[in-house]
Amino acid sequence: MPKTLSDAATAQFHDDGYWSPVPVLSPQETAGLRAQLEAFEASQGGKLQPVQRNKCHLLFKWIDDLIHDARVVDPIEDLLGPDILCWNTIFWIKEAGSPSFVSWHQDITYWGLADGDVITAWLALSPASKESGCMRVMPGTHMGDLMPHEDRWDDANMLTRGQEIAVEVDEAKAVAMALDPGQMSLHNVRLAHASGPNISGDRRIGLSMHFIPTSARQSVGGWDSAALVRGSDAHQHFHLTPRVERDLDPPAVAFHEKATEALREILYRDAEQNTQKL
Ligand SMILES: O=C(O)CCC(=O)C(=O)O
Repeated sequence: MPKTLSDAATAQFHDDGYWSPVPVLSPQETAGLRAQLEAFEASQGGKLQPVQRNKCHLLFKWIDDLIHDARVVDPIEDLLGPDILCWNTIFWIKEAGSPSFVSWHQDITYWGLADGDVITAWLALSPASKESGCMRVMPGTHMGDLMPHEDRWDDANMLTRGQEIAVEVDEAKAVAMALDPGQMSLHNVRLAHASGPNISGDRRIGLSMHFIPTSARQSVGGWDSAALVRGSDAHQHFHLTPRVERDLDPPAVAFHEKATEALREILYRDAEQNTQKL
């Protein structure tokens, strides 16, 4: 019996590789979380450091709370089953009027995750519109073989190595997943997706949360971590991240350092490391 998603939503997710929008937070809650993020940014001079963009559920209690929140996890359970890990959380912030973009890519090519579907939930903390550079997806590309990718290092590209699908992508078939603040989209990480620059007058602030069944494993490198957000973990393929008691909790910050170092090894395998991005 599904908890949240309708049969039509589940069918579309399986057939096309995405479903959007899913309402999660009220406008007041969303504004409160945005304010917490921006207060932290202001406390350190205005921006997140690259290393703070990833595994940020280990740095901020409110993100650890979000990845355990039933409004986020129930639709994931409808798609992945009862035993769920959150592997990573990533901030995607495009400043107002910024050229930041994300090239067409399929994440699974770089994440080393095997033996289970991976679902990205992307939560908007500000308007994600066509103007502000919302995500665009290419329906159905999660099926079949992965497409070849090339590293095309580019400062404005938010991806770690500027990875891009190296065959022509038919933009006419892309679907824009515009979101209001407090809504999230769901996509299979085999799905090709991209986003353009932010030509709006507001920041585009997104938080992606990446969920896997506990049966999944890391096929690159020896050590990786994930948070158990629902059910139990009979497989123990990942080191479980601690629950976070408060923002910048010293044990969780120490864990974050180890976890992001492991992530760097995975994401940059066979490539030069770029500390501007992670
Ligand atoms: O935020 C974006 O525009 C892209 C996000 C993305 O690539 C992802 O969540 O996998």
